[in-house]
Amino acid sequence: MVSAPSGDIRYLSESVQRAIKIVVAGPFGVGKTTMVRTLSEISPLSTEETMTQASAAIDDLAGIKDKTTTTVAMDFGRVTLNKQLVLYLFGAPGQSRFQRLWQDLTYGAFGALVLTDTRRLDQSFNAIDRLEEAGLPYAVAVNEFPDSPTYDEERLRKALDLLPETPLVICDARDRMSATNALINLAEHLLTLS
Ligand SMILES: Nc1nc2c(ncn2[C@@H]2O[C@H](COP(=O)(O)OP(=O)(O)O)[C@@H](O)[C@H]2O)c(=O)[nH]1
Ligand SMILES: [Mg+2]
Repeated sequence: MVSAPSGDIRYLSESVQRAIKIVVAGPFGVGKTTMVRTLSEISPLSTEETMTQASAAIDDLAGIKDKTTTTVAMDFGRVTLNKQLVLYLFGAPGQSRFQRLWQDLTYGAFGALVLTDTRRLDQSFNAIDRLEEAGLPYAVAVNEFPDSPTYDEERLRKALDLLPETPLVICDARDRMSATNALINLAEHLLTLS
């Protein structure tokens, strides 16, 4: 085996004993690619493509009119939690045309972080329904945009029909501390279930 140059973060440390797969889910434009990029310690694999006029009728840009690219398959990143444990993050594309890929991406996952946007909460139902069908535990993170309406937690929980034990956090996917906090909430939830 080729050993990794010590201290080079690109290579997985030989001390790692466990790798856990986490899915980042949510609708188109909610900030999944941004979150994987913010959190990943390696250059994240991303399959972004510039959107063309042809996708205007397919990918709904309501509330996200500045978005110029879309993920055509997935995002992938890595977060080392400690010497023994790494998380692999898989950003799953939100559009329903990626249903088959979604099944593959969630296979073997430990849990999921569902991103939502208060300007269009209903668009997160699809991801939540799919995760519930797959029996995959999840936490919900509200990714705040400048013109997002703010609701109190009780109202958000009701609108998203969340169980009392499902974590709900507010985050900024561009901010490392904030994105990490969302991930920690998910990890703590997963630990209570294991
Ligand atoms: N204001 C704000 N913009 C964000 C945030 N997260 C993502 N964005 C922007 O929203 C757009 C969509 O994000 P992207 O990560 O591509 O969404 P995806 O389709 O879910 O992968 C991009 O232009 C991001 O720069 C956030 O937390 N706050
Ligand atoms: Mg994306």
